[in-house]
Amino acid sequence: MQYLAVDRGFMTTLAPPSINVTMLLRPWFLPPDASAHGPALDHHLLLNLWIVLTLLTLAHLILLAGLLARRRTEATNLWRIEYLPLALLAILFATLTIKAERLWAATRYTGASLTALQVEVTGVQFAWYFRYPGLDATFGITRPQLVAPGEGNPLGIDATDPHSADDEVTSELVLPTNREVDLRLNAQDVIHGFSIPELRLKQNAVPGQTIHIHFTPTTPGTYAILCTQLCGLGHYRMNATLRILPPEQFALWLASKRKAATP
Ligand SMILES: [Cu+2]
Repeated sequence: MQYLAVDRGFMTTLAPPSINVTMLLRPWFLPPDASAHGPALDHHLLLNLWIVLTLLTLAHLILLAGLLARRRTEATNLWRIEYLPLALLAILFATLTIKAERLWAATRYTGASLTALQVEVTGVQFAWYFRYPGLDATFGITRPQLVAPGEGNPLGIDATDPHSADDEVTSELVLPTNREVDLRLNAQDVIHGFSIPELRLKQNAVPGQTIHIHFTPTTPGTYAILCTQLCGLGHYRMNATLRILPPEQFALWLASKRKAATP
């Protein structure tokens, strides 16, 4: 069965949605981790949920005890029954917040190592483009006035810049395992949301900004790249594929791309 969708006059054929049986049976479970920083985030998320569940239960038990006791006595020791629990709660939530912010910042503010693989990601209505800098490890200059998807230059790469000669533009993201990746996110038109649930990555791509995010893929496989911002009428079909390969296979893939690009 095929699904037809009408979008600004274009007829697009979509593959039927695949059903993930594991997610149906255990909808509260997170998808498997495929990045080095993922387990720490998952652990913190579950810790938050367990703490909130415990506090919710405790609050209801106290409420129930209060209703059953029905004692009309003057509250004499406000410090012990009100201020101290309040202070403890404030310390608990501040600690959780600081820990969460550190985990968030670790993939953004610390900067990637110098040996990280450089990949540029560009969001455009309604596709993702990926660019590898080639052997010179430097991206060629792009110019908005040169953007011409119909002519095979969706990013507007300036051919007169010597650095752009070996740049590789692809529509799928291919990464090696166990090597740090430094992604630089751009957007051409509106804000797009770059998201890969299995890598525990979610970051907006904002026009006029280059946002870096770095991580290390760990598990080979094929994963969906989604756009998590409602970016226009074709938002539903703005997705791409991430393939994580063992290093040798990644090197072969990159070499094949280079060979294909060499005139
Ligand atoms: Cu989008």
